[in-house]
Amino acid sequence: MKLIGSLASPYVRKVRVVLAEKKLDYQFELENVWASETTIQKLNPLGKVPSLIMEDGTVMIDSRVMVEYLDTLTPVCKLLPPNGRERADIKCWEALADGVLDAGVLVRLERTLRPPEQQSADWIARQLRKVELGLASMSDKLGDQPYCAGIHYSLADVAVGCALGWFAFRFPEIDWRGTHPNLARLHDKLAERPSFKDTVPQ
Ligand code: GSF
Repeated sequence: MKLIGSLASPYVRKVRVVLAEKKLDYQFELENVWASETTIQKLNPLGKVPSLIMEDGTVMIDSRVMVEYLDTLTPVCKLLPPNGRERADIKCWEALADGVLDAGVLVRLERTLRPPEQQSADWIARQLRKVELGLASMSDKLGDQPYCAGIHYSLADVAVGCALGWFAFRFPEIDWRGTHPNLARLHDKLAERPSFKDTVPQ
């Protein structure tokens, strides 16, 4: 498999963390989707990374689809329960973590791609509210459990760890560590894992 991505993207990081946890071999190719010469659309009509080229040459898109599939490839470090409510709960954690990221990414794009006079303060505030409420919801759901889904490490932790790591990288002014010490505790524990250590955003 060949993963196309960037070193900054939290969605790409989620897939890289899962590949590492599952001990799956892959090639990693860097692609700057914002460069005028990008050819990412040939692989993914949505023009996004991550994009995963499978062994038969077909392309899988969207990190959530990828990690769900990758978890089925080997029993090493199962990240999702096979079915039922527990599986849905973990997918819900992932949707929340990715949703908070989506809102953060929209703020960053608004601030970096548009000249200041064209930026919408209302739009930015709307997205930042999602970030604030999303982080609060993660913190409430985590409580004093060791991991998002209880006592076992799962895809929920991968998704939340990648989201928190990205906010630390791109939005150092958001003090989620101070507001939600339990998220900081989880983040710091995850940061010790080789899969996270080797994929710190840059
Ligand atoms: C999001 C991927 C994404 O937005 C997923 O794979 O989980 N739901 C998708 N990727 C961004 C890079 S980033 O912000 O991490 C991307 O490729 N954006 C290019 C564009 O044209 O939107």
